[in-house]
Order: sequence, then structure tokens, then C-alpha cells
Amino acid sequence: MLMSKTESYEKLKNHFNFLKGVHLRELFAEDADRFERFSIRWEQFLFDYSKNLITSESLDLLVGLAREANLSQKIEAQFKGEKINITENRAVLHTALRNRSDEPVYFEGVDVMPGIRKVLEQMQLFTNNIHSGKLRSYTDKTFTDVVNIGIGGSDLGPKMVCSALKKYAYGKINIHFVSNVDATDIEETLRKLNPETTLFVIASKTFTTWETLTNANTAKSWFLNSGASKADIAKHFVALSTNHKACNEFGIPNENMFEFWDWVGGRFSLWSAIGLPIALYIGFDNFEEMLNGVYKMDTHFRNTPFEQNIPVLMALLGVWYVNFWEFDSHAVIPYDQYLERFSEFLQQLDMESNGKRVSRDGVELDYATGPVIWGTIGTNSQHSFFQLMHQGTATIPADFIAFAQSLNPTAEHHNILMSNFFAQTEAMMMGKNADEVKLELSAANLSESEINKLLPHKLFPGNKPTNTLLIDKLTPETLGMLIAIYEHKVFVQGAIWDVNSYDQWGVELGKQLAKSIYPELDNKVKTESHDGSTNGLINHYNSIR
Ligand code: G6Q
Repeated sequence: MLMSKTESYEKLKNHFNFLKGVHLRELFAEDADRFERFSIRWEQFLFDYSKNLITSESLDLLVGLAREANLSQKIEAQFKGEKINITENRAVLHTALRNRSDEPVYFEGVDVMPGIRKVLEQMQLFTNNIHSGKLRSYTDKTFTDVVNIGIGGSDLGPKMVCSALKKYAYGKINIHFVSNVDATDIEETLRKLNPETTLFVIASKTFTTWETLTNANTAKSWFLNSGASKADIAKHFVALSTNHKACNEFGIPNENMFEFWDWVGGRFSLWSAIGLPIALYIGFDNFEEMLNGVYKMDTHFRNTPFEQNIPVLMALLGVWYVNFWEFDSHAVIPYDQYLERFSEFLQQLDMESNGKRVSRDGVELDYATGPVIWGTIGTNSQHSFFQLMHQGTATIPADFIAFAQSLNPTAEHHNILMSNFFAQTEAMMMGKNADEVKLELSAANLSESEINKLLPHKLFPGNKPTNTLLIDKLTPETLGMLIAIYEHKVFVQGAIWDVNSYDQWGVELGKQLAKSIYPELDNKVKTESHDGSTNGLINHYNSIR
């Protein structure tokens, strides 16, 4: 059902009209228990959502909206392997990849768990053999470097996790990620490497992606040009894919292939064989710890009432802002250097999933869907775009993420970091009113006319909503939990907006269009088959290259 046809939608519109004039300062002043009421402690997480533009009634209405969207049934349909990705006729079973229980998970009547466990064992054996030096290079050396070649879902997840869990690295393996078809990416990576000690992981679900195959072929030529023979390829290249035939054609035999399945979507695939570079970098035990964390979050998501369910609440708050307050972007600000790639990963996860404009039945929607997701780490972001968040005309809801225990507890750094972390959400919520600014300026001995001149520039309206996720410590387990929160949030929002969060026709378009232009770039003949601008650009390029 379209969200706009629900009773809750109408009720929420009315409720918004009541709440839009209320300031968060007032809501806190009225309710001494607001923090307790609107925060959740779960495992190593404290989720504080009290600094949001909500009352208990808002939450009741939003939970009502989730019920009208049949969220519980939709969650079960996903976990049980129904083909909920209707435009690709696929199930969506990334949750089975981290199912750490003995419970079977059926897809078309067959339990997928034995296949999943088999690939995990293969990943474990391979990782341990690379680390122990049992698997060696064609010149009988131990491997020192792993290059993952993949793009989109076959790159962003593993790249973000390796960066986030750097502190847990095995230590003797350097990891590199090559994704862009711009040769600079692979050239700058290979320049530093020794072909005798480099292992290539070609990550591609389809094994047809142009960028990835181009980079893989360049890597193969580089390897062969170093003096290796074709037979040595099998020692230095492995594939993570669902496409055996294409892997074999590339020169990778079946025993060097780590398979996964049609029902694993690219942007949800880091828990599958696509996670092999993670295991190689941090060790298989740490990779498993991450799966354990995700499984705990999956269980929380599946079994907890909506009112206490972290991903569900985050999703509902997002819907509240997009559809009723008409805030069309959402920032994610981790106060942890190790999470510097987190927002980039979330951009794909969220925007590729919910950047949709028709319902599951193909009806054009009369309401907004996925917001623009963006952000970067604090405190750096405070010295760039926070100005707009504090005093600009747009309101940008934001998630603030931090860890109580630093992995690098050097001198006073962590308390300085955390002071900034707490100060920013407080400032966004409270703002600074005229009385406060006047007091501040008169204390600095400014005259009345000077104060009046400066006053409007120094005002902060506040009332900017934020979520805070304060986590005990960054570990493989808590990182897994954190990623799963966002995966489920995206799913819940898609369920409420009635869109298919699991297809990506916009990505497919790019894959087709470039292929049609490519032959024209070698052409001496003037191109006339496109619009005037595209013809002009191609012809100019051909004349100057
Ligand atoms: C993710 C998308 C997309 C995909 C890449 C790479 O959900 O489907 O980002 O992961 O296009 O595709 P391959 O893994 O098939 O190379």
C-alpha cells in the first residue's frame, strides 16, 4: 500500500502541524525523563534519540505507520527467503550469511546453510594457508600484499571494513583496493608492489562488470610481464563470484573460486565470499567475530517490539523528517578516524536501495523517498560543513557515532574528541538565543550598538535533530552490529515507502550507455547519432586526444 493512503499518514500530517512550532529546548524543559524515555541500551550500544523533534505521540503514530505497512510480515518474508526483490525475481538473504544458529534457512525449499558454511570453511582454510605461508607464490615466497579488484558492492563494504578494523590487522598482509576504471587507480597501486608476493582477488558477482574486468586484465598483464607463466595465474589470482564460466575463461580454476549466490545483493555482500579480503587482512577469527555481531543485531531486529527496536526507530525517524518535515538530506558523522569510509559505504547502501520513485507495483509515488546521505568524520567536519548545519537555511538531521574506549588512548586526545562530540549535538539542539548572545557580547565589553549589529550573525536557532550512537569500543563485533543497524534501517524505510530496495536499474543504465559510445571513441568518422551536446563533446574529444 502507498504510504500516502494510510490513516497514519494523515494523522502524522496533523501531528506535524502541531509540533512544528515547538522547540527541542521546550521538550527537554517539560520532561525531566526525556533522555530515559527516548534512549535504548542494547549490548555495547547506547542509542540516544531524545534530541529528535518528537513526542511520545509522534512515536506512537510512526509505529502505527510501520504496522499499516505490514512491517512485521515484510521482515519475516525477507528472513524466510521469499522473492521480495520482485523486479529481479530474487530472494534477499544476506541475513542467512550471518546466521550463527543451527536453524535452517530455506530458499525454494532447500536449506542454504550447508552451502554458506562450506564457503566459510573454504575462506578460513585459504586465509590460514596464506598467513602460515603454506600457500606460496610462483617463486616460492610468502604473500605480502592482497589487491582486491571490484567496484560498487564488490568494493565499498570490504574497503570500509578493512579501514575500520585496521587496528585488528593480522599484520603481515597489506591490503589494497582497486575499483576505478581510470588506470591511475591500478597503476598507482601496482607501482608499489612486487608481482612475486602479490595476490589478486577479483571480486565480481556477475564477472561481467567492465571496470573490474578491465582492471583484472591489466593486473594479469602486469603479472605475466614480470616473467610469470600462464600456469602461475592460478597461484596469484582468486575470484569471488557467482559466474564459474567467466572465471574459468579468465584463467581462474574452480578451486580458486569462492562462490556466493544470486540472493546476495551487491551492497549487502560483504558477509559472503566478498568478505575474503577482510578475512585475509584481519584474520578469519576476527571476520567470524564480525558475523557474530551482525547475527546479534539481526536477532534484535527480528524479535524486538518496534518501540524498542534500534533500526526500526532510526528508520521511522528518517521517514518523519523526509516526508513530514521535508528535510531531504541526512548526515552521518562518526567521531572515529577508523570510520573515515563509513559514510561513503552508507551512501551506496542507502541511496542505491531507496533512491526510487515508483512503488513496488510501479505506481509513481506522491511522496519523497530516500534522502541524500552524506558526511565525514568529526572533528574534521566541524571545520568544514558544520557551519551550514548550525546556521544555514536547511535543517539536516544527523547521526553522531562514537566509541567510549579509544583504540589509541594517547594523552588527552580521546577526551578532547569526545568533548567535541557531546558539544556538537548539544549545540545543534539548544542553539543560542538573543539573550545568551547579548550576555556573551556584553561580557566581552562590546557597546550596545556593536552588540545589535552582531546579534543576528551570532544567533543559532538550534532545534536541529540528531541521533547519538555511543558504543563501548570499536571491535569486529560492534562494527558488524553497527553496519547491520543501517542495513535494516534501509530495509524498513523501503518497506514503509513501498519501494523495492533491492534492485538498481539506475546502475544498469550506466553499464549499457558507456558500451554504446566506446566504439565511437576510436572513430575517425564524425559522430552524429546523439544529441547535439553529446555529439559535440565526443567529436571534440576525438579531435584533441
Ligand atoms: C550493488 C550493485 C552494484 C554492484 C557493482 C559490481 O548492490 O549491484 O554496486 O555491486 O555494479 O557488480 P559485480 O559484483 O557484478 O561486478
